[in-house]
Amino acid sequence: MFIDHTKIYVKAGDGGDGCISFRREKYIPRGGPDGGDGGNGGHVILVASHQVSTLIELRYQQQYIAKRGEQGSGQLCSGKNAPDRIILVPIGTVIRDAETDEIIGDLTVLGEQKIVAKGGHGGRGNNHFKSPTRQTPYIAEPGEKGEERWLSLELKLLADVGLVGLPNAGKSTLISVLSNAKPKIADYPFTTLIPNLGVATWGRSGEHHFTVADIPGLIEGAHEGKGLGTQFLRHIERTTLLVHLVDVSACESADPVRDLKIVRSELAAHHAQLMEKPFLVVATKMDAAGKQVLKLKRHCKTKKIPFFEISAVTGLGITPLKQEMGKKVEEAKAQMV
Ligand SMILES: Nc1nc2c(ncn2[C@@H]2O[C@H](COP(=O)(O)OP(=O)(O)OP(=O)(O)O)[C@@H](O)[C@H]2O)c(=O)[nH]1
Ligand SMILES: [Mg+2]
Repeated sequence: MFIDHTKIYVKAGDGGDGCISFRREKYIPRGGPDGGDGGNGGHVILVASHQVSTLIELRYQQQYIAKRGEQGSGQLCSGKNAPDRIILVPIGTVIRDAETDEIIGDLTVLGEQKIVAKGGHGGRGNNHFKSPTRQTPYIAEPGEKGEERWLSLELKLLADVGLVGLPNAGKSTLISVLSNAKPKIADYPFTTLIPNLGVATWGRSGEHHFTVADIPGLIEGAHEGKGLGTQFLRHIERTTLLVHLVDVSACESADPVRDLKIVRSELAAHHAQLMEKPFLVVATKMDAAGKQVLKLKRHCKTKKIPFFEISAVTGLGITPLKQEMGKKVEEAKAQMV
């Protein structure tokens, strides 16, 4: 099962209590207060790591509780601070407060971390409460409570290129020839039920690479929940390039321009920002193409949309398409630096 969101409960450690104690030594009567401070409670920290690639493990263990700080003791001994509780999450995890839905963090880089529950401070021992008028303070602070809350975690795939199109457009076939991904491919709609992610290499000796995501097909009304809905579009919200696959085989679609428009308007209905991303149009199944491919070609020419023709069966157009994807991704990344 592909787990891309889950809820967990986190509780940071409470601070240790401050100590009430008085110095008692031979020949030193009324030695004064010497109660040490309590140690700090441990934080709960989420860290982006390569060691985990899904949120599945967090489903099995839902509660993460950090230890409390040690209590202070006599002779001004402070209690030990408790260790932090580290939770490893995949890169691309978005952290929200489950109650308010507020985004607390977005871990997109290896090693990035976020304190999601702060440990309580240790209480001060009675040594801090002495004064000229109060030489035997019988007071010390209790440790502060550690924060606790429910978090909802969501994993967004961090792909450079997102493949979109109607069901059966040939998205999974394309990712399988472009990259190392081995998705299920079949001649019925909604073969792909969960996103596939692959790494494509290009350049003379394969020195460049980019990541590609193949998501389940979209149909008209997907934003209202038709088909598999638009739930998977969040995985391509961060891509730098969208690639629209349009089936132009004679037996399939009669109007590829309409097919393209359906998918574009579903993207727009999901998130207007998706419309601002650079995109290309790819006519698929050229080995079996009908005349309608010309209509699509003309449409793209008039709208100045980059247009490619491919066949995963004969290999036509695959290399130029891959290079164009790679170049566009590198250009976009260069601009980000
Ligand atoms: N003739 C021909 N058939 C193709 C080509 N590419 C894909 N197909 C066929 O088209 C059908 C659908 O391909 P998929 O790659 O599963 O399509 P998809 O877009 O991933 O479909 P969903 O996951 O259902 O949305 C399969 O039967 C493929 O074998 C091609 O270049 N030429
Ligand atoms: Mg598929």
